[in-house]
Amino acid sequence: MDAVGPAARDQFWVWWAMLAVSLVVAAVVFALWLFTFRRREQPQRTPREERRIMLRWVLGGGVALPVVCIVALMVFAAPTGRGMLPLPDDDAERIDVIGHQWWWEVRYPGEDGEADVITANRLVLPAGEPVDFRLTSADVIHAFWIPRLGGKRDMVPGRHTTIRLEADAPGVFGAQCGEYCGAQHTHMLLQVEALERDDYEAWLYARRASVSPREGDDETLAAFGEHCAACHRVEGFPQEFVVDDVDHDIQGPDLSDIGSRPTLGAGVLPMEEGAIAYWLQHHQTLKPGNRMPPHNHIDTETLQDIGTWLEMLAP
Ligand code: HEC
Ligand SMILES: [Cu+2]
Repeated sequence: MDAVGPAARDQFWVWWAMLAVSLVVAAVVFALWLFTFRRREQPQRTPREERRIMLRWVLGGGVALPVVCIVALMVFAAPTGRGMLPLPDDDAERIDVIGHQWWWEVRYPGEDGEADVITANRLVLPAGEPVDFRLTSADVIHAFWIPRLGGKRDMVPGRHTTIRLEADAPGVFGAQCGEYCGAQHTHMLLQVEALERDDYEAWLYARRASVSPREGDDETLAAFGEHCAACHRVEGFPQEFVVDDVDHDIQGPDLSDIGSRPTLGAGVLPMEEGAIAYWLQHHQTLKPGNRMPPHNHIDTETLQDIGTWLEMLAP
């Protein structure tokens, strides 16, 4: 109800219009109903007259009234739907969002259309201009929903859909998967940050620039390469440490900027010092059934070293 973009504002008014119209209709029906109780004498009518009156009610109340209401609502709602359509002649910013059980992958296309900046569970967008979100899913149906900006739109595996949204001004908004997608559906939150165009460019630039191999002691890098790199990408991670003899069909969030992200586990834990090590040890209790296997076979110290190293990964 607290809209901060054109799409959500239009939806807000459609919502109020629908409420107003349905209240008027309900009041009229209720008044007629009371009237039938209060009328004492039944007027004498021929069967012919009875039928004519009945027909009038059926046509008026059953056909004309709904047609008028629906057409009025359509005239009111059509521009709202149109406003969210990605009409081709606009060169709006494009951001790809992919739903996973139970996290969000966010990709920023570079010059050639290939994603060159990838992040997860956090969506940074420019404020004050339309953004086309190209949506799909890696597994089951999810739905992309930023209540204060507008929506929502289904994310269907094997299919791309687009929704155009705009944030009036910089700010931080919540987003949530809007389609039941399994046990941890409620723990599929996304933090949305609208930035001024310059700050947005600066953020993308910083992400693009941090492609150098990562600093870290060899033992920690080797442990990550052995236990984690099969599922998690870290931009510029030294390839000689990657041990990948297992065939994984599970993909985990890109961790290249994990140290700068606001939460862990798609909103389950706030990011703070020591949070990653805590998440690595307790993630199956914090988010039962999530797709990351438990790390019980790795000793606590190693997990803590990996956590400390990951917390340094920030653009
Ligand atoms: C089999 C694949 C797999 C392996 C191996 C794996 N992970 Fe994960 N990881 C995942 C998945 C899937 C998620 C998302 C869980 C969720 O939030 O539902 C995840 C989530 C995370 C997150 C939270 C990311 C975020 O954006 O909130 C961190 C941090 C993480 N893993 C680190 C590690 C580390 C460190 C290792 C190695 C010790 C590891 N993972 C091993 C699949 C894996
Ligand atoms: Cu869901």
